[in-house]
Amino acid sequence: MAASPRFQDIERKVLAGERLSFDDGLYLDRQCDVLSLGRLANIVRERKNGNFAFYNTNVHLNPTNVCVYRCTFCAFRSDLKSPRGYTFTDDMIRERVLEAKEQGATEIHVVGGLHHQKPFEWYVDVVRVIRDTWSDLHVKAWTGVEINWFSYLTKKPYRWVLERLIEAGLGSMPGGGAEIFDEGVRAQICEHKADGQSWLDIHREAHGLGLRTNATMLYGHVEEAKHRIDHLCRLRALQDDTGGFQTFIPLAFHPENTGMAHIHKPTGLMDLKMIALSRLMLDNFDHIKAYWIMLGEKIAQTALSFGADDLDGTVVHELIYHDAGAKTPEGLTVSQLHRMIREAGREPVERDTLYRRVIRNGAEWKIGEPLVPVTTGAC
Ligand code: V47
Ligand code: SF4
Repeated sequence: MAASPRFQDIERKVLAGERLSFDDGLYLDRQCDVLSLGRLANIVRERKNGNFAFYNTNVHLNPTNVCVYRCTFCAFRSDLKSPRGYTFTDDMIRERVLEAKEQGATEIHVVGGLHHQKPFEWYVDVVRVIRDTWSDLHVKAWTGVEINWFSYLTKKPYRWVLERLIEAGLGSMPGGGAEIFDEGVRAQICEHKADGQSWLDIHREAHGLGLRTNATMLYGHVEEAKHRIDHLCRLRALQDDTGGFQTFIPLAFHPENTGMAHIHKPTGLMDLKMIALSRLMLDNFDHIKAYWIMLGEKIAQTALSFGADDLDGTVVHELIYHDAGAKTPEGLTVSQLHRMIREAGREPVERDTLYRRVIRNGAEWKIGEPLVPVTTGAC
């Protein structure tokens, strides 16, 4: 079937490295078939990252699941007095860090609930305990939602909060908490937590302090195409200003055990579409991550030809998706990741959190040069 004039115009823009508009995004999301979308996204992916597919060696730490908020999509949170609730002690954190060291991890990814009774100092101490246990481990911690909560607790500006965390050893921030920026959607899925503008303001502040951060979008619940494209355009505008985002991660809603359990999980086709759409709209992001824990290994592997260039990592101890029904393993070995990537026809490259090559010699590792063939800029 001949491509529509609309698609041909978008294709021309992509080939010429021109920016796609909000309306282009809406057209692609609503009307474009997944294979055409994937083919275009793959052009941009290879232009930016060649044949490389990145992964890292990381562990997760969710120091508490007790949370003051009640996001309807969340199966991870617990009430303060629930038998499900847990909170890590310093010794438990040290044990997790030593386990990370033994596994040769370069990164610890830390996010959790907003505990009713823990002061800001407790969250600072989580970072400090990690740093004091093993200072080589990169601490990627606390989402924009958590920074907003700390600012509420301390009555201090975001900048002050971020500076205290950087002093304690914070290396970068993960992209969680963004969900969907649209106010109407947010009112339905996470009514009380930081709004979309606050999330963006916090990331702007973090970039201003030299922190690199990630960004996410939670799709496949009550949002519509216009909300997804609006979300991507708002991220793209901030990235134009700061250049501080490293990676974008589209997150598929997992309904099990949540307040929206009646909604079907997004299909594999929707997952691939979101990867491709993100790659095409976020022309100023270097990387698009296919988070295998959430997508499953098969879709994640396929996503490497639909715009994604990163699979996240070995990810030991993941809870957020497993509480919400993810059937993926809790971790993959490096050789399993290599196999997935090679089978997809890509070249595996171990990166650290800041996308520098990790060079290993047995249990020892050192950090090499950044590995982005084309740096941030229009595609
Ligand atoms: O903000 C929570 C999402 C996020 C569910 O920056 C859910 O490298 C689907 O942000 N179904 C936290 N999604 C995880 C996150 C993340 C993951 C991997 C890598 C990075 C990174 C960041 O998980 C939350 C929320 O959007 N989430 N519950 C659920 N039931
Ligand atoms: Fe709390 Fe985060 Fe779950 Fe929302 S998504 S309820 S903020 S743990």
